[in-house]
Amino acid sequence: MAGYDDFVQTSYKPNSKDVIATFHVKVPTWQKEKTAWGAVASESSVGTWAAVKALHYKHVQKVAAKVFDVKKDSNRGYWLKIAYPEDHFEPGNMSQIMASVAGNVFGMKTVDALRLQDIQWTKKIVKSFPGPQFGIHGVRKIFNEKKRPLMLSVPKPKVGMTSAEHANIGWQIWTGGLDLLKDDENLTNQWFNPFERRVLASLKFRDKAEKLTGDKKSYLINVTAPTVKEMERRAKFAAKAGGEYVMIDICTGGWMAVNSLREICQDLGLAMHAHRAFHGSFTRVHDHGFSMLNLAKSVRLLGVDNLHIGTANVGKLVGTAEEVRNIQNNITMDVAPADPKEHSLAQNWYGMKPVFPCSSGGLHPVIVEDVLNKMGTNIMLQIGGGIHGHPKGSYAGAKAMREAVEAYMDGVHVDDAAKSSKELREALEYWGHTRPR
Ligand code: CAP
Ligand code: MG
Repeated sequence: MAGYDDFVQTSYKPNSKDVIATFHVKVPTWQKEKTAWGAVASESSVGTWAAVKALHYKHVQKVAAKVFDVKKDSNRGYWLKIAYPEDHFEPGNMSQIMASVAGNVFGMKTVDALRLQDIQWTKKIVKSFPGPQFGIHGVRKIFNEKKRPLMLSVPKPKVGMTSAEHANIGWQIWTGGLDLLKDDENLTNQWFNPFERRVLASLKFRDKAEKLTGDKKSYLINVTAPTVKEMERRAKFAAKAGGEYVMIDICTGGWMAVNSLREICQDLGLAMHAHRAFHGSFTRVHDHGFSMLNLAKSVRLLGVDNLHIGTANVGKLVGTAEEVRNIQNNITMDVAPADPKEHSLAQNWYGMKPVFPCSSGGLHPVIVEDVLNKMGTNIMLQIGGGIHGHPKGSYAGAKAMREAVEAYMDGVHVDDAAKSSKELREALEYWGHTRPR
């Protein structure tokens, strides 16, 4: 192999030791199509712009990627399938793997736009990662709740309240019927609400709420920190204070932080909630960047227990029902089927535990029904503004949400349920069936 064109080998038949990636590429008018396709495989594996002699070495070629399938879909737009021999990668090192498959290649002048849509992992790569420690079943066991969606709430405003105000909201939502309090993605250890004070104050109310209700309650404590050492210190603090869960901003923290926290959580017996803030900067534009599907599959490997995946277009954030369903399949099934419409490939997880999908963003109790119709009940539901914005406040908002979920589980339409639930009726009168933007 030397020039970019040599990385296109349409006669190649991939085997079970190839990691397969699907890319969409837009070729500039000045570039030959085949050269652009080959450039994607070259730059994301072993090659560079120059015909370096060592590219011809047999052992180098053994770890080179090849474009083996090309389908035109628009003027100068093509779907490529690229095979990467699994030996190209360091097993268990997501940062290394992504520096190849999702690395420099996105900035090349020789493509106008490039979208990495899916990566089909091989058995060896899957087995090199831990996967979730608890997964859906383990998390359900913590709450002794087999069927209904688990319910959580983030205090709003996101940032600015004191630790005492934050903890008090915890008290209201727990006693109102929710399972989990959650820190927001941008609340970590600010001076007005320091980490340790918040954790201690909130867990105190958690204990009281458990005593009052007789139900298990928990708290998703944001341990995202500037260094792994500090993240570990915070996770240890959370565990020692009696927490059973931590959360991390997986995108702003990065692969290594997620991987490291998974190890820390194993030692401490903590479950891990993954928040995806920042993903929209690289997943949202459909002809360029890295898909949410890839992110979700990668963090299943790394071992988060819950992951935000969207609301199937019911709430305030983008993400079509089809896209969200495909992501949900890929984080929950043992063998996820291919989805040609989403340009995703089948994925065997070889027994790796499923991740609990979390639906969140612009929800309120009245439209919970729409989400459950689309995503099923084996999910977590997060409602922030739709609880704390209830006309009667957070406690009433939590009660309304609990009533909405119980009604759904009993097969009762939300409008009918509102007749016998004061808080749900107030939510219905206030918001109707509006879908926030
Ligand atoms: C939701 C939320 C979540 C988003 C994240 C927010 O608040 O707390 O971070 O849902 O997006 O800050 O917007 P509301 P996604 O319930 O008040 O909307 O779940 O899509 O990753
Ligand atoms: Mg948030």
